[in-house]
Amino acid sequence: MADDSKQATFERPARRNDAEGVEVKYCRTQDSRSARSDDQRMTDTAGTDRPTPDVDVVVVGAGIAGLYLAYRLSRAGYRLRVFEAADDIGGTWYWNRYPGARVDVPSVDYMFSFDPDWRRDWQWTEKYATQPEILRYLNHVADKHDLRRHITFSTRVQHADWDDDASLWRVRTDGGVEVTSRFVVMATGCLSMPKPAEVDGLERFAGEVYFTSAWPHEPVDFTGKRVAVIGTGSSGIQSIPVIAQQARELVVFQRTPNFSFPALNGPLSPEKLAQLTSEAEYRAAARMSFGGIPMMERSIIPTFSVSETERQQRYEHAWQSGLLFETLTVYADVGINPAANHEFAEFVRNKIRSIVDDPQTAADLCPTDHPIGMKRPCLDTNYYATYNSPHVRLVNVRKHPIRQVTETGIDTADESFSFDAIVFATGFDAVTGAISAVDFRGRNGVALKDKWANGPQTYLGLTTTGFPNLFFITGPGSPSVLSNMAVSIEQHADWVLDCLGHLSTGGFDAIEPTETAEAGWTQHVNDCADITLYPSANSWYMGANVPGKPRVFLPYCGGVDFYALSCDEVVARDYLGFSRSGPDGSRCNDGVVRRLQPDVEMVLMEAAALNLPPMESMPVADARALYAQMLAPLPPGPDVGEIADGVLPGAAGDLAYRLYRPATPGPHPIVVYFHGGGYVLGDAISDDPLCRDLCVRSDTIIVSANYRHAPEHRFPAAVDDAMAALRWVADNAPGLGGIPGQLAVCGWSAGGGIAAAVCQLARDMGGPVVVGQVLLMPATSGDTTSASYTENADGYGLTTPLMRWFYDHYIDAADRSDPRFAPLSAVDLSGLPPAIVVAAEFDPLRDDGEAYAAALDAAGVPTELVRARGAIHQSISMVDLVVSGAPIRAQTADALRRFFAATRTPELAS
Ligand code: N01
Repeated sequence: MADDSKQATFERPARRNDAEGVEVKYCRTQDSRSARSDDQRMTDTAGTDRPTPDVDVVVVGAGIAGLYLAYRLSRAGYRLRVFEAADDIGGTWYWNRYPGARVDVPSVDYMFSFDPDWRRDWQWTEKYATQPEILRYLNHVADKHDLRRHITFSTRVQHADWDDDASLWRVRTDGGVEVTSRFVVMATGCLSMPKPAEVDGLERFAGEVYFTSAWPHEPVDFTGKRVAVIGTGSSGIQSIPVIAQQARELVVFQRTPNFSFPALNGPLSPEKLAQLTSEAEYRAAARMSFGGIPMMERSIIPTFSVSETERQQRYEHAWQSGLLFETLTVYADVGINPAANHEFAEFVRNKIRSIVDDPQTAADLCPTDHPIGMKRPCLDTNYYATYNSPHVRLVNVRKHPIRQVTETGIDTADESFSFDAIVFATGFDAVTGAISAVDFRGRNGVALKDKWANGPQTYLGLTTTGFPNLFFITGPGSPSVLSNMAVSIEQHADWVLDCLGHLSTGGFDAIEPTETAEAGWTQHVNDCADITLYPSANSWYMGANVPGKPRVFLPYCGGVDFYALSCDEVVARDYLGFSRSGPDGSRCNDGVVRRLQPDVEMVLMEAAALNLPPMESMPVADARALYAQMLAPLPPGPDVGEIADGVLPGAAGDLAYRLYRPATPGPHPIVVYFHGGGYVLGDAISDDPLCRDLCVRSDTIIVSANYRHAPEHRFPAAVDDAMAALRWVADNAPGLGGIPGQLAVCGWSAGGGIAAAVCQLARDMGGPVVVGQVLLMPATSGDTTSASYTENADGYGLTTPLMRWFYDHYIDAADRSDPRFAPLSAVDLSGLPPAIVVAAEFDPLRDDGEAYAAALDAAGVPTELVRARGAIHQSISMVDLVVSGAPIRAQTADALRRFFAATRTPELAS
């Protein structure tokens, strides 16, 4: 059994301010204006020539979000109007009345937190409440708090035009009514715009047609009927076993099989209720959890760091848990590492095979075209076992495509089926569908649909540039559908309420995100998705289920906790990235709230939580021991063909080296590699994962050579040894399995500076011939006063004080302009081998790398500079931990292949 204690949450330290250095621009401020009291709401336009709108806030939708907004806004004294297309409250739970519909987040987590009386006047009967029970709960809340009086039912909002002069929205409904409002809040839900039935001939069908997303209010009885269900997402998987209990025949048309876990529904467990003893704490923990459910945190254990036996036990535990989030967080890398994902997916496929009797049906039910968890997985009750009933049949429409609906049933390519009823469980135009259904016209008449034609752009998922005073509840770019919606809805609505209060107090009547902030957030949302396997699945998360919809990952996958921290930070930093305006002026603190790559952010937070003393405060021996200790638990990197340790003659005695040989047939080009560690720390094997990665990606032999370290051996010992190693490898290339003349150098950090220096020495000493240099975050100048040293002095792994400590141990101040230490100081850089230089954005050494790349380029050396956005010094070396470093390593390997190819084939060299 896996040790769950290892997954305990870590205390999160305060975040660094990673928007340091971003332009902070204040327009005309309101300092002289006396602050309004909070109860003087937006309607207060006295003394201005702006018209008073009909209401302060229009809310669209009366589901969970609309009800909560109605509660909060009305209590806060705003004049509001909620428009709801249905004739009653409930949103999702109003429409989706299909048989078997129930929540798959525990009921006690899927409820409002604002009414602590719930236990007195409301009791859930089951762990996962049914649709009727949830709808009863929502009605209970609406009645108890008298919310219906704010809602206009059977009314759909169709248009909304921003009137810039009046600073208000003109909202028009399908009934032709126009209402002016200062703010519009879209509480329309993420899964509320059903997809049309995309099959030909439906109008011909003489039988009954149902959509799970718009189920009739009156009972539907399938007893004795032949029924078709099209679609096997959550709605299909929940309804199929229930429909099967009634129907005479049931045929399920499946396009894509889905991963589903047993819900193990039942009465509320005493353990769950016990967790709620201290309810305020419980709800607060939910808001600061990964998925919006307390106690279910992201795992920090990588799959292959534990034994096969332990892994299988952990998977079994997840399968038996009856909790969706438990299955999504089995190991830290299931959503990131294809091999880890495959193993867990195979465990689930084996479960399916063990439940379903017919091997062909079992094979068809096993998802193989997407990584587990990357399409929305399901919780079910007897879903797979249903296919063991003789009257239930599965049709794999990938093999037997649906041709058309006929008068009597459905024709596939090779069979005609007769049905009395067809049920469409075919899903939604998710996340953006309901927003785009309203014709929003923002500043200058721009249509929101046009702005989002290539995918939604939002700031925090809450707002979008060009559309002032428009808020989205659980909009694109927020955790929304990847979280417990009840928690995300409250967090969003609370943020909006705070924002309205802030505007009122400050005398502003409009708020809008800046382009910089929106672009930064959109980038961050994409960065989060790009380090996962989500983009590889054709899911509705990616918009892939709707023909023509842009393929963009719609929700924010960084977690409810990290997301909420971003929202809070924006507020704490004077609404960073928002421009606010009013009759008397405007204010704007421009900037980007998240600039680090998300995995880097996590690594830094975990490192900070360890609260280690700074290395520069330690004796050298202790610093070395700590460095080794920090490297030990890192993922090992990929397997290579062979690893061989040896000894080579250095400038003043033997030096250890490690050789990494690719699995492909040799001979291979050779790269001599110099490790990082500031001339003081590390050794030939301390960058083992990086060397393995480079070996595999570039298909070259890597010889990682040791060099003497300071303070025992000061400048120029390191570079002398490096030069000796280069010569020895060049002389012994054939014996090492190398191709003579195919020799390059590579180094990271101090090793990058050493690699640059040996290229200069080899040029000046007439050999050996080096065909390329790979300089990864290199130390090239010895100058610790550049902007990158100031901006990134602390908080990004490598610190400025530590670099100074390294240099002081290694070299006297008088020697620091020697090119063997500071290659940037060389008078002449011409004639050096082509280079790739990687400079990380958040690294004291960034300017060293950039300056050296510029100098090489100016000297006519073919040079590629890679500016690693959102990266830190260690982004490249933490293989399989900082996944965002992988593209940089791939670029590096490509450059190496080019260097070698250019020297093999003269035409490429030109
Ligand atoms: O919709 P879906 P859903 N021909 O998009 C198939 C939430 N929810 O209503 O995958 C044939 O998941 C389609 O196939 P493919 C939950 O977040 C929650 O079931 O596109 N098949 C897919 O199999 C969920 O994820 C709860 O290849 C067609 C299915 O129809 C989300 O709502 C309950 C087709 C659609 O699955 C949506 O779930 C219900 C075609 N033309 C829903 N078009 C709970 O809380 C589509 N399909 C438990």
